[in-house]
Amino acid sequence: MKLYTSAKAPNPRRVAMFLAEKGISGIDTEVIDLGALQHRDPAFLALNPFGRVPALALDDGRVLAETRAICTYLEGLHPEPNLMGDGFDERAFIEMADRRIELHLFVGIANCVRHTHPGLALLEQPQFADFGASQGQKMREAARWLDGVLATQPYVAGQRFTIADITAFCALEFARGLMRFRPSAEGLVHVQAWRDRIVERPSASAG
Ligand SMILES: N[C@@H](CCC(=O)N[C@@H](CS)C(=O)NCC(=O)O)C(=O)O
Repeated sequence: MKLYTSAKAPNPRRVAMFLAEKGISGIDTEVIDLGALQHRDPAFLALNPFGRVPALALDDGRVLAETRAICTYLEGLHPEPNLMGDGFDERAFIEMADRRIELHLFVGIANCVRHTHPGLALLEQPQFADFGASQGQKMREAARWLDGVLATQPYVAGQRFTIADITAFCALEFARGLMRFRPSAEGLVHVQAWRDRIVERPSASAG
């Protein structure tokens, strides 16, 4: 098994944090330099034709891409501690929370950064600044929704830490770095308190 990853990129960070929470170490890893466009080399495109990291090459030659799919595979190999749900009922609700975070918060942040930050111009062409700014508003709507969720429960999917916390944390840390987004400055006190708890977990420094 070999993990293709990149430094300072939020999706690879999700896998790194997931691995750290599971206590999995020693996976053969190759760092793909996005700044040097290594992910667009024919050798990498043969692994993932979409040219995105992370990707996990399995020993039988197949390649898994898409962060959530990689996490599903790792959860199957290493069921404990459970991060994606125990039984169909809990799995469904954790998946709902995780996909809401990914589709509304993470994608909004990614689009905002990709279309407004000069540092992302290498990867995102053409950049549409107005679209990026509108995505910054959309991610704020999602963050306000999340604040309401975290006002009533300690973690994104409920009473315990799950993959949905990892997705939300990696998204918001990316926004913190590249959008200067601070939940407290936006009046999102519950998101801020949750973030300040999650950042204390050893896995938060992974990736
Ligand atoms: N849907 C994919 C998204 C992966 C993705 O966009 N990865 C970024 C790094 S965080 C990337 O490879 N970007 C390269 C590019 O945009 O050219 C997943 O869930 O893994």
